[in-house]
Amino acid sequence: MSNRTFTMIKPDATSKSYTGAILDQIIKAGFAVKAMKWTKLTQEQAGEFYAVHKERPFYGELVEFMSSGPIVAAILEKDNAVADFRTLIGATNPAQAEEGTIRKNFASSVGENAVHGSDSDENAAIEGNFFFSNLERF
Ligand code: 3AN
Repeated sequence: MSNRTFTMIKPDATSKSYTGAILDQIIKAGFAVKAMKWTKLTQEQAGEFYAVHKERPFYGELVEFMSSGPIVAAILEKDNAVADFRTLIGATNPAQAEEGTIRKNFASSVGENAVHGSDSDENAAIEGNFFFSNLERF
């Protein structure tokens, strides 16, 4: 069990000015920010980040959406970070997300679901390394 996970606040949430409220919920849930940046992915970068989903029918739509506007990328630290963060964000489809979860509070659809959270320790490390050098982590 690692104590770090990786998140992105997605373009739907940044465009609706939910960034501050989402970060507030994350920090109040006990996650410490170890790295953070406001950036925008090119289509090529979004395609590379989501390469594991290449064969899924929604891949093209996902790449298009994730490169459509700014995002906030962050590495977060807490005991049991990956699992606890997945609980905090709720189900992929906000209609099925528990009350009080970030996706229930801020997401509009399964495709535009406000936040990303790593699904394993291994992917948390890969995804954090995609965005951050060692000089950008504190
Ligand atoms: P999660 O983000 O909850 O780990 P995954 O890994 O199944 O969910 O999917 C990765 C991303 O792909 C989701 N966050 C969502 O943006 C998008 N996605 C998943 N399922 C669909 C779908 N049925 N239609 C459109 N986009 C989807």
